[in-house]
Amino acid sequence: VETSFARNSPLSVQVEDDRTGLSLETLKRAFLDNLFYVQGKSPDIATAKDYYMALAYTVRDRMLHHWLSTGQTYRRTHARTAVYLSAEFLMGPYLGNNLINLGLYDLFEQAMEELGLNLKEIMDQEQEPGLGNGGLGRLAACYLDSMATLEIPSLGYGIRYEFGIFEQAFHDGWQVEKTDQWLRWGNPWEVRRPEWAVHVKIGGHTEGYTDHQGRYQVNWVPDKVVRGIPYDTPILGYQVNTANTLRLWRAESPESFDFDAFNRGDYYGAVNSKIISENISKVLYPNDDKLEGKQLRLEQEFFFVSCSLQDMIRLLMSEGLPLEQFPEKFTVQLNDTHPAVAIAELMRLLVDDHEMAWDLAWEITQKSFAYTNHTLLPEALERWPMYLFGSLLPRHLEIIFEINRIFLDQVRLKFGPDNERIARMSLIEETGGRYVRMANLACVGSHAINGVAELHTELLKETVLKDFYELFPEKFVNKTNGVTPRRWMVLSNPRLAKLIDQHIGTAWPTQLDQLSKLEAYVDDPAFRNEWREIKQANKRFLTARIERLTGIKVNPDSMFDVQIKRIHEYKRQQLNALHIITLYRRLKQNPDLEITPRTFIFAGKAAPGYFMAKLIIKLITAVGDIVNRDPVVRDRLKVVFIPNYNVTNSQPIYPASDLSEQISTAGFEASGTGNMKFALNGSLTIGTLDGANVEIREEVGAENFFLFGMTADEVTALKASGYQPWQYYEENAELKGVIDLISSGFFSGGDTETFKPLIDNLLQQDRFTVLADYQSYIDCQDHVGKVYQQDQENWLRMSILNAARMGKFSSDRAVREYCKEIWHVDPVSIELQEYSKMVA
Ligand code: F55
Repeated sequence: VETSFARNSPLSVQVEDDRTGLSLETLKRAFLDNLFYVQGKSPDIATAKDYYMALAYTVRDRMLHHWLSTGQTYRRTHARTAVYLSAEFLMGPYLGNNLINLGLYDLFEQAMEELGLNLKEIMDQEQEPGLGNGGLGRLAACYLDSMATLEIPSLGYGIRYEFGIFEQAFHDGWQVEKTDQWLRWGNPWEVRRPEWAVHVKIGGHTEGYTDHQGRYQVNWVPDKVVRGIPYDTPILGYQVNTANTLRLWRAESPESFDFDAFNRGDYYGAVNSKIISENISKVLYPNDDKLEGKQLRLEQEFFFVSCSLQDMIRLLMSEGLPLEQFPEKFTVQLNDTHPAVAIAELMRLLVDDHEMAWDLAWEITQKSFAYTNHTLLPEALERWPMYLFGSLLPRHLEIIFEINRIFLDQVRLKFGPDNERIARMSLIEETGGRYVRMANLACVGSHAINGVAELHTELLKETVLKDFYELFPEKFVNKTNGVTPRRWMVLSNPRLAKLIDQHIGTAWPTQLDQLSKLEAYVDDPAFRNEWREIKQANKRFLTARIERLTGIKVNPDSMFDVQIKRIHEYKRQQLNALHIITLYRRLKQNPDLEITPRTFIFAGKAAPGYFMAKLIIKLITAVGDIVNRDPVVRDRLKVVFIPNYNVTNSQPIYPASDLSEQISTAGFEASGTGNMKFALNGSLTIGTLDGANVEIREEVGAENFFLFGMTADEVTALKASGYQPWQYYEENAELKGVIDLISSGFFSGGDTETFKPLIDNLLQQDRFTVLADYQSYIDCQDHVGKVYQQDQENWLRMSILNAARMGKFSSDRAVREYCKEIWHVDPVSIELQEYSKMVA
């Protein structure tokens, strides 16, 4: 470990403030300097990317005081720190967000304009770090934003994937995947910190020995070692001086050259082993549900967890604190079970490397961790084949056995010899193949367990984690998700944000409950007009974007009916498609039918190995190909699939939508967070009683929410009674017509094979009860269409009320709850240190 290179005589320099000054002239000069000295370009040959990089460095320079002052303050005060351990952080583009949080957006916009440049065009150059799949990774990003804004000392730890989530393109309406090369142009927001590199052991075996005090100890002899290098990114709070750190680990080989191998003449082998080490942080797994039991994935999880825990111990010791103080210095949130091996790794570090007694180590471990669950789908619960786990992490398997032995004694003590319960709760699954159960490990090793919406937490207690709830009822708490209003309103809907500022002041982005003051204007004609105008303008903007991206011309006066999220059978994009086909058939049967013109907007990626999800995408694009061209439709229906859904592409969609599709089978969507972004931006929800929809409806009022479908209990009951989807098909003529139209090959050039797997699945299994909810959905959509068309004034009123009542769903509220009820971490406000004092 490198120590700091302390000087014994104070350094004093006289500097001008050009590097960080905030006058327009200084900003322009700094920008041109960065173009010249960092990019090595003069304006006559600078590309758009050069301008982006120069601007990014100019903004970054204005963040460093915040960042260094924050670090200094945390060290000096031994600040208790919330650590967010997550395999995914879906941060989205930084430039715009950093400008907003610094409060410098308008100033920079003007500076660029005075240089003949356009800030938005420069912002468009950024390649976002797509280091996540969907909601789970984006939630981590919203929480980092809120923690910084609330001045909560925090650290995010994850993996610096060289290739993030794949880029989605289309061939003939089918999804094709391309690699995401986000680092191709360099990343101006990160700082590599090789001086804090750590080593991570993998594989090998363990050896017992007796130490000098006669105690039994275990030594882990690995068969490979990789080096983890931290890359740090500052995370600014909004209008505060706090800049926390996101620390992502890159895997490298311990030495750039394996000299042993080189000396033996195995040059190829030496270079190859370097490549193998680097594979660990090479690529994000693109699945957002099913666990592929892949060795590399387990290596990734262990790698970043071990790096992070070693780093925390280094930080603790660098503050002169003893190891016993770990749970006072840090509270560690596990973002799902992906980092749950941290429980075994902290035990190993304490017991083996630091020779701590088991019981004390276990007390420290349980005090340190808390676990967030994000799914009820049984196939998504992480379990690792025991042989694989043991071959990679032999010592951790032994530790898990020992945790399990003690734990199962505790279960027996409370419940007696209930062998079935013990088999269900064991950290090791032994029914047909042996597995390590990560959710069980997470529950046993944590002091708090939370779901992400009220319904989800209740269902956790009643189903997948029932046994753990019965043993540890005090551990279970709910933490309903939230989203950051800075990115999802101030940055992405600036016109609406300005209108709100003008009416209720500017405190709402950090006190979102204040949006309720908008209710006073719900009948104010001028305000209503502006609200409507802004929605229209946002729709026109998206219309142009859609034409640019897809070539499809849509009508900005039509209803924008939007479903954007990962493609999943349980999220039921199929149900949406059935509705589109229903409307299309009605028009074919009666071309003069009065219907509400609609633009159906989809976006979302399917996991590359998820056949049915890819087929659903193909169905949507195939329906679009027919509907968009059919003259009978007369442009009353349009279907667009916006490619490559990511944070960047989503930002202009929420502000432009009228109707938000939140139509998952009740009981399957843990929370949803897109649902919150839509309502915040004034779109109305059509949804089931699932996840956070339940709470959104409670807040906005049942009369301002389009509810349909079975409840979670009804879904369970229907399945228990023997659900027969084909009966719904037989008994519903319109549904039958829709299904038959797909089966006939109408949307597949006469080919009856293409969609057969999808149709067969719906008629025979229909695990997500699409057909059972069809009629309820159609009825509800008919009602939605009528209100939009015939009662525009009421629609507008509902739109305003939705936004006005979204205060609860700020990630600030969620983070405050975590702080108060799980983390027990308090804010530490940051005073900016003077540069001259900091370098002295
Ligand atoms: C990613 C990788 C694996 Cl191996 C498993 C799951 C995921 C993942 O991305 N899950 C995910 O996004 N879950 C979602 O989390 C959101 C935040 O809590 C919820 O709102 C949403 O309901 C849930 O599906």
